[in-house]
Amino acid sequence: SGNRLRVLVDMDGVLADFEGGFLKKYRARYPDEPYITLDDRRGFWVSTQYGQLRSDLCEKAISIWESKDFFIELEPLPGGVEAVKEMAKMDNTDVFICTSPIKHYKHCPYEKYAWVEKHLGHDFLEQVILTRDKTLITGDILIDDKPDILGEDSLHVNACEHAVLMLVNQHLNRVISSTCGSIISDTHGQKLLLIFSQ
Ligand code: BVP
Repeated sequence: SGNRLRVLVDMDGVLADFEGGFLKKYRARYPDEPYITLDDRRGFWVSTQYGQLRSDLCEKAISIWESKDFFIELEPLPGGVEAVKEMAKMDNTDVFICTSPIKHYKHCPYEKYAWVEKHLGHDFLEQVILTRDKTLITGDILIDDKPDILGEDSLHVNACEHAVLMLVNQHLNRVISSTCGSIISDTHGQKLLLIFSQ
């Protein structure tokens, strides 16, 4: 509230290695099907690129993250969990995990909570926000790997490759530090780019 800084942190692709976990399980389940190496991955949607490779591979890709234990078994990405813990210790700062569950709800929402408990601790469950529309959530900073975050309140656009992005409100002059990387702020406006130095 008031003058506190509210940081929203995405999970998949930022804290949890969705791409790595996907490829490992896809290859194990479909050893004879073609696959896309992490270097050749383009665009946000894994399913879209697999569908372009061969149309039936779209649903095979989806079957991977709809399976039990996919989300809970994702490995933490280097530095992410540490960065969240570090930010959460900063003065006047509240950190929330803001993540979009898949609509196949049998495992994903449960496993997202379980992942946070496992890697950030039971108390951090208080900080979890599950939403299909992140533009409805009020925050000062959103750290997310998705280049176009659209929704009812439109909002967040753009990102840079290899970077985690970004911001939206007006708190740009605040000093933010963390062990995970450096921050470049666009003082004219609205963008704040946080580059992880891993
Ligand atoms: O629940 C995850 C997987 C799903 O979208 C959600 C990620 O949303 P964010 O909270 O990160 O915005 N998902 C993800 C991918 C590829 C991600 Br890389 C995909 O191809 N299809 C999909 O449904």
